[in-house]
Amino acid sequence: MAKKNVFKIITAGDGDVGKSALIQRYLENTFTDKSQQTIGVDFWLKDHQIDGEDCTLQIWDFGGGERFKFLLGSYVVGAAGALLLFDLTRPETLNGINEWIEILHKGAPNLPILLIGTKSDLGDKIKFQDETFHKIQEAYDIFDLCKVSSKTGENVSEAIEVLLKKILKKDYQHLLRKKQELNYVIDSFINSSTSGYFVIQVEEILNFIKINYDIEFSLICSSNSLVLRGSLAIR
Ligand SMILES: Nc1nc2c(ncn2[C@@H]2O[C@H](COP(=O)(O)OP(=O)(O)OP(=O)(O)O)[C@@H](O)[C@H]2O)c(=O)[nH]1
Ligand SMILES: [Mg+2]
Repeated sequence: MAKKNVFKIITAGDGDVGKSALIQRYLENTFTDKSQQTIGVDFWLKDHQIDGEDCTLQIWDFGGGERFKFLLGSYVVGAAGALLLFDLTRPETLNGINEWIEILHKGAPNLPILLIGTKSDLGDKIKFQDETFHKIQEAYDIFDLCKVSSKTGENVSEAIEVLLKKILKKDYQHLLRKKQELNYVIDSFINSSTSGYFVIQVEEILNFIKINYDIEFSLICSSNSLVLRGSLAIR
């Protein structure tokens, strides 16, 4: 049976930005207007299939209150990815992102962080310009931005999938399995091919890797009169 990917995902961001609403929409497809502050941290499990991979998400939804920040620092250890939320209608909720990122990366260096702008349903009240995101990306290690509405559901599951795809690309075990698969594919066609056919197939495989994997690679080939062999190396 294929090994399951278990990923710890955590939420971060100021109070009231909509962290719990996002998780509730994702888990139950429901929304409530009532504000209920998260005290400490809530924990959820959810199976999610993506790109043919079975994943189990351990979702840790943190309270954004100042007094809970100390919790995040220790709980982030072992996390695979983070959702860092701010409120599109309250630009001041971006002011503290450096502090959130510092806490996250201290406990989990290289953690992929997806920035999420919430409450995109609030039309005229939105005070966020896309140029702001480019400045944020220049200053901080954040790989992408998604704008969501937990009220309407717009982009909610898409945002989770953006993070999951990033995690899968980074996940070393996953890469290793894919590398073995690819080596097997290469070996099997090399053993049954003429050299001309081999060149065409290699192009296809390299393109496939470029599109699907976040890795640098090189193809090492050698030949004798009868057999060509190749292998992929992660640099
Ligand atoms: N209009 C609108 N309101 C939202 C949306 N998401 C959340 N809210 C509202 O914003 C308020 C705060 O949402 P929460 O999800 O509790 O915020 P939180 O970030 O979990 O807050 P803490 O647990 O205190 O850190 C609630 O009243 C929600 O109904 C949204 O997409 N659109
Ligand atoms: Mg909450």
